[in-house]
Amino acid sequence: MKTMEAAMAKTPQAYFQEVARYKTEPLWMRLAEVLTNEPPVRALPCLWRYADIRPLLLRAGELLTAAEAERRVLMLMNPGLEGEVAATQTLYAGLQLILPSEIAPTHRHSPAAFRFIVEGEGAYTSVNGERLIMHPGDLILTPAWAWHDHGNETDAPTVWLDGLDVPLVKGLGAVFAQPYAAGTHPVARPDNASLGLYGAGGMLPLGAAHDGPHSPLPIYPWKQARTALEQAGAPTTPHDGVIFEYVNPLTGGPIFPTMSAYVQMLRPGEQTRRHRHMSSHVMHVVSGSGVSIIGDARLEWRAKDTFAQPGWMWHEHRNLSASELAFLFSFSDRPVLERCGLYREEDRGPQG
Ligand code: 1HN
Repeated sequence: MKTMEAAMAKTPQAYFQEVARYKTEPLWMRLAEVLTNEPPVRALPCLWRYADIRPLLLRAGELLTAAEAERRVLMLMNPGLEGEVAATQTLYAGLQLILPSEIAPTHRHSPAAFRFIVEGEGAYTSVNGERLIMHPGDLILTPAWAWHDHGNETDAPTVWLDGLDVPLVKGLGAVFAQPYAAGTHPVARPDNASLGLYGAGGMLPLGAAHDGPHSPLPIYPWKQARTALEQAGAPTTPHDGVIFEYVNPLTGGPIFPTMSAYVQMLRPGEQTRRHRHMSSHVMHVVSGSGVSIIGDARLEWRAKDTFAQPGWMWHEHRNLSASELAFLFSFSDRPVLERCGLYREEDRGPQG
């Protein structure tokens, strides 16, 4: 009997080979690999400069149309993740271009997405037939499985940062996608209609209810974000300067079950206290300039640059200007880690 042979294997190698025939392996050979003292961080801290990427994106605009590409995007690829479509282990980021009179066709998918507008005024993303009008610094959500397309009826190129939970959803084996059969989803509501309903600032329609775990507010205008930050004035945490989370107005929770988004302000010369946490973040510079020390890397950033801050890496941020405020947008996988009881945070202490 074969199992008898396995039990009788004479040498460790013979035993290993024997158990492998039954699609098993000894855990004791690999326990240290499975149970690391701390998470091995594969993603690298890295910076994508807008000055480098913008001309490449515009060249893509000469090579193919938005309709041909479906989405004309340069993906921000983390060099530590070996060709995976990922900016951090769980988050996707990319820069998308849409030229005047183009439409990127309607589709939907199970990964959740948002757009943070980098340049261009007046283009739109349509979500289930509601056009959300873009201005630089606006955050626009396209929740999981919502029909969406992008259009540009202005005369200037429009660029935004896409953030998606693709690596996470792919890891769960839960990616579904579908094109809209009839080309472009018809307009179903007045432009920005949901902003009036859910973005009134501390007020909601009486009895407001909403389907699904995502925020019912699909657009968070930059004007409101900037006002909130400037009115707060003093740092809200020593680790992040003045920081606000974009929340679901019905729950006060994150915008998506898988991703949260933030906007923060560093005053001239401000230096944050070093810390680390399980969540990974993609950071995007709205305006200003500064430096972030992440692990061993020193990333010097300016307006419209994007950088990856892997989970569980010590990091601190500094506004290098003596006169200008620095504004950073960011998104993370924190809601997943928190809900699974996996979120941890450590403070490096006053020495920072
Ligand atoms: C997607 O659907 C969009 O709708 C952008 O604009 C980026 C990256 C990966 C998968 C789907 C979009 C995407 C994406």
